[in-house]
Amino acid sequence: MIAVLCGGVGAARMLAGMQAVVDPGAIIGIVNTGDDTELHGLHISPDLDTITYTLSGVANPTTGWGLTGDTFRAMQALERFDAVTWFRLGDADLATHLYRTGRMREGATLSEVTAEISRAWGLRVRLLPMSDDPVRTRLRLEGAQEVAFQEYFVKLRHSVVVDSVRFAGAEVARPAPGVLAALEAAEVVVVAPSNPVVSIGPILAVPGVTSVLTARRDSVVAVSPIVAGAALRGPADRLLVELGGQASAPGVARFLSAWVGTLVIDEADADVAGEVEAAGVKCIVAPTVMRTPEMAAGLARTVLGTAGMDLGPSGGAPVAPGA
Ligand code: FO1
Repeated sequence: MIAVLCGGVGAARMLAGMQAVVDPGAIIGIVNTGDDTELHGLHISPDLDTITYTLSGVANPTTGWGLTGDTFRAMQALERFDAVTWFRLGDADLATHLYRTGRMREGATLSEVTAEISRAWGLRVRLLPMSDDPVRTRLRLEGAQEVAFQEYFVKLRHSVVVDSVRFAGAEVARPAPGVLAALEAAEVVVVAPSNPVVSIGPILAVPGVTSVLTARRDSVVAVSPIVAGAALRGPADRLLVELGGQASAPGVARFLSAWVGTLVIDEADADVAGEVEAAGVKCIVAPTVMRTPEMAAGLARTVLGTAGMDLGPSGGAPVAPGA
């Protein structure tokens, strides 16, 4: 079994590649819920939904989130009122939030509803929220104002400087059922190329997670979300710098080195492989930008190969002639 620490779009793409390479039933995604938000009385879990839609092949290919071909009649109708419409919820996407909110009002846990939604979409990869307890990423901006994650990421288009980040509720949150067991039992734990600060950070903040990862650091492998000094999407590069780190593969290695034994970096960063190793993290150089499903499958093979996983005849990397 493979456990994957997941944020949003980057993690979804890698999981899609992974389920093409190994039995999807052998993959457990442990998903960030620090981005979750309550809007219009609805509980919205963006990273769980982005992964669910992507693995089902129905995610909007341009944005990476929401449903392809969705309409926004409800959002347009809300414009008449003084309501939040900067967070775009499609009409079909709303069904997910209506169902999740209704079931949780009936007493279902986020884990239970996530399993129901996964089953309804025919997912074979198992998705676990990092916790069933509320954990909310909050960012203190320059000048002391504190905002919720989606206000930072969407309303402010993350075009503001961040002084500090906290995960409200993490200190009393419990790992969701199965999370620690999966992290302990997995042949390999993969850290997806998600934002290390605000997508992987909340998962690491759930009590019990870092001690399990630290104990098995040699079989924890991460993919750098920073390529040639920049994030492929979102504010990961700026956040690393604003929080005192460095927007580079070695900067990511230093950020994760307590829990991660191997970092896969893109070929564009081959020249800093030595600096990654100097941070005490084994370094693998490979193509990590998942422009196509085939490239995502190739990255999955690289990542699982570093852990010596036997990918079997279907998923094994093609053997070079005469190898
Ligand atoms: N991101 C945006 O930049 N603008 C949006 O209007 C937006 C709406 C949205 C609705 C549902 C959903 O599941 C995700 C949505 N996202 C939107 C993406 C979301 O902010 C990010 O995916 C994560 O929170 C960060 O990974």
